[in-house]
Amino acid sequence: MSIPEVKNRAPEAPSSALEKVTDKVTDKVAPETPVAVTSAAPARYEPAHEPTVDTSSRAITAEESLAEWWSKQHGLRMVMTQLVLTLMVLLIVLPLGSLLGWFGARTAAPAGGQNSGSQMSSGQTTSNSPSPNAPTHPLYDPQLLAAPQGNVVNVSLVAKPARIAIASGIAYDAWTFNGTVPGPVVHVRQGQTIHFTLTNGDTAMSHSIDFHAAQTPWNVNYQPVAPGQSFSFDWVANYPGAFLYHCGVPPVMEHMANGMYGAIIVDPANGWATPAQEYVLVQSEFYTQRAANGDYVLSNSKMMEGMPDYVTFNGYANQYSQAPLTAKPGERIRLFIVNAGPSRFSAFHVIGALFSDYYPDGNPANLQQGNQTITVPPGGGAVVELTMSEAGTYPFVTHSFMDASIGAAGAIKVAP
Ligand SMILES: [Cu+2]
Repeated sequence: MSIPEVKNRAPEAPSSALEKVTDKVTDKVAPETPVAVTSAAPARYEPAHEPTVDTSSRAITAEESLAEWWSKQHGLRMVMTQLVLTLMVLLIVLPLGSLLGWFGARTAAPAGGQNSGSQMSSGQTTSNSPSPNAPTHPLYDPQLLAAPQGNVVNVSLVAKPARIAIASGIAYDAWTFNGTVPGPVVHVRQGQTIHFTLTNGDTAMSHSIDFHAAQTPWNVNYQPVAPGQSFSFDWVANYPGAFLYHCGVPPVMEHMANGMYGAIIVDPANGWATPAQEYVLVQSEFYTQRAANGDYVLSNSKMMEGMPDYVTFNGYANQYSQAPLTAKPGERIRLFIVNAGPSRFSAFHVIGALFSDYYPDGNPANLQQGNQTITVPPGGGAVVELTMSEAGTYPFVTHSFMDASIGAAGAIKVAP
């Protein structure tokens, strides 16, 4: 690929550059234009008062040991906590489970799993009404392709707006890398030099890049690139892992919530020890409001309140419930998980399986074994390996069920 015009820029003074990031996000957020939001906002959850025990008004008598006293206090707390938990299960988990049919996984696609992802499972609970002429959603291919050979790898990304679908019938006016959300998976190998070029194909605003896999000065290489301009720099992939890349132009959260992120996978220098089916999953949130033309755009208020309408794997609600990942019985599966957020943690879990191997941030040096649910923070990543000996369907979710119920669910179909 030919490298577009490259404008090397002088480094900015750290103080002025820092001000850009420390500006209050809310000051940067443009007021939302009045829109016809047809969906009622979900009712806010009012937490029950935590059971409290007045410990100040009561002295411990000589006859009562500290252990006994604590045991009584603790017992009361336990009873109250169990009552609250039971209520939560009855009010939230059970209705959700039946309502979602286990997040649509039981209505998963037939073998092959290559049917259109535009058919939503019954797992979608948002009340957003459809957009007119919403684009069809081409399945985001989760399969990790081979990393290029050689000591130097050319990587180019183009920042540009795109009208995409984020759920069945829901058009979203996204800001993207290369026209998709997430952007393309960048796959390299530890030790390679990445010659990177960002081209800003947007006419309206500046964009930038931030590779979490790179060690490079932010005020030199991660600065805004103006519309129509390009910028290149080189960096070396020193650590293997599953990393996030994203746009970092303030307000960063707005650029990320609009779709400017992707995964960069860095293989260990000598590769992974064992062969496996390798898949990439990027979890992220969408905060929506309906625009006048029926498309959806970012709701700054929902974003600031942490109230997503959709949480997705690879940018589309429940797409791998309809088109599951596949593996054979006894075959090792290696999942590269990246959480783009911008704000919610992932509690990644596969129903009916354990992770034989878990590598926080995807570095083989970080091995843990036998994990059930792993935390992937916003801006973080992980690699998990699992093997199912029996054929069947194994749903995967974030065990933050509020997020699973609005799209962060899929399935692995194991078949001979
Ligand atoms: Cu941007």
